[in-house]
Amino acid sequence: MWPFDRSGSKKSYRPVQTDDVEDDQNSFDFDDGQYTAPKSKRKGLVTTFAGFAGVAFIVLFLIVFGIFLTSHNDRSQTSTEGIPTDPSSPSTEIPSGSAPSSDTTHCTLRREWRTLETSGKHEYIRAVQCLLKQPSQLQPPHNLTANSTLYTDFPFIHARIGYRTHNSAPFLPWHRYFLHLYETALREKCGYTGGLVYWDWTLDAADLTKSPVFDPETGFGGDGDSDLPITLGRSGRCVTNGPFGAGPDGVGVWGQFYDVKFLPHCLSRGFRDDQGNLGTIDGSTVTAESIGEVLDIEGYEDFVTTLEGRVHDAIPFGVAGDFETFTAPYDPLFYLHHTQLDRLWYIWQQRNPERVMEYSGHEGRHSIESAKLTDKIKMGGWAEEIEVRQVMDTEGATKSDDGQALLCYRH
Ligand SMILES: *[C@@H]1O[C@H](CO)[C@@H](O)[C@H](O)[C@H]1NC(C)=O
Ligand SMILES: *[C@@H]1O[C@H](CO)[C@@H](O)[C@H](O)[C@H]1NC(C)=O
Ligand SMILES: [Cu+2]
Repeated sequence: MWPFDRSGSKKSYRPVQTDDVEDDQNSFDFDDGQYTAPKSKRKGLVTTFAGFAGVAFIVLFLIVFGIFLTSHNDRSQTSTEGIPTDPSSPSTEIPSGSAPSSDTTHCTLRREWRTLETSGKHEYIRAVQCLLKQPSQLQPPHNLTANSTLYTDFPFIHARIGYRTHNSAPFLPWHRYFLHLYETALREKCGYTGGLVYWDWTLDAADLTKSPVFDPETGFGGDGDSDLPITLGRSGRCVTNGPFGAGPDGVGVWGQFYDVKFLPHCLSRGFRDDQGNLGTIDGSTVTAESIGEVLDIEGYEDFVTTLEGRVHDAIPFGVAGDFETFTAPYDPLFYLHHTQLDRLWYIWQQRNPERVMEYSGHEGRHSIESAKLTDKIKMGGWAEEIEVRQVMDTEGATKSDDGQALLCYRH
């Protein structure tokens, strides 16, 4: 039911090779798992966003991508850019058995930021800016402020609903679904044709502040403006450069809440290391060595705990400003950060076929219940409620025989 055919030789974490991105970075040894994941009975729930895109990709990508790969086999680094997909195209039945279940090449490719062409970066930025103009989908009584947009719904939901998943088992599946909703919004509301992008911080661990993701032209802008006063949290100042800052080149992301507190503010950052020195970020927990150690952890509960506490927290607390609290998704970098975390979970899962359905720990932040694959992933009524099992496999939508698995993306 859940075939996994990937195999390979790499065991330690290897950062994306930016000049050779099609190298098989997803290849790892399969260890013998000690834990046998419960096989839950999979039953019916359909999601708001998923259907059309999935069906359209399968048909379009199988055709387009198949031809493309045949003739551009050596250039897959750029092969998914610019392949037109029309998320609004009419739904077509997936012919059963039309493709081998292992063929996931049509799944959306998520790429590292610096491997995108400049045009691809600008296209992603355009789509995010477009989300800022889409109407909010929050329903009463959650539509608290007049200036909400689809973009600001995400930090709102993260702070009101998502916070409960931190420090517990659903941290990874909840964010995986949240990212899927964001990716779907970019594609369906803003005509974006690619996948989410990730920031492989290991490439910048020597000095995170120099990362290309902070570039004002081909990135998300830099640190808060040191000429301005600290106005958000411990070190946050308004970002005044880049496409989302309050400067002349930016659209000026404007947050309404800081965590759950109503506090209208500009997009803010305040680079800060562990000692409280401003303008610098400590990268020691996001080196390739550190990530390699985390990927070697056995057992989902220990893995998620360490990934969140040691790896995930480094970036929010280092970038600070909006990023260091539960309204972090006001900062568009949030999505690059979490897409990388999600990718690490995927890499960890791929090391052992049993791990794809491995799930354990506490059911929620304030819960002593044991986590189960049938636990709900809640979005406060803003998006369809699904079950954890539906997002365990990132390519599940192509393999599932009952249509319940949701996702279809690659790295
Ligand atoms: C919230 O939604 C209700 C019902 O659609 C609407 O009447 C109200 O004006 C909305 N409030 C805000 C602040 O947008
Ligand atoms: C909404 O936006 C307007 C114009 O940008 C601003 O003056 C107002 O303070 C904002 N209101 C809230 C509740 O954020
Ligand atoms: Cu979070």
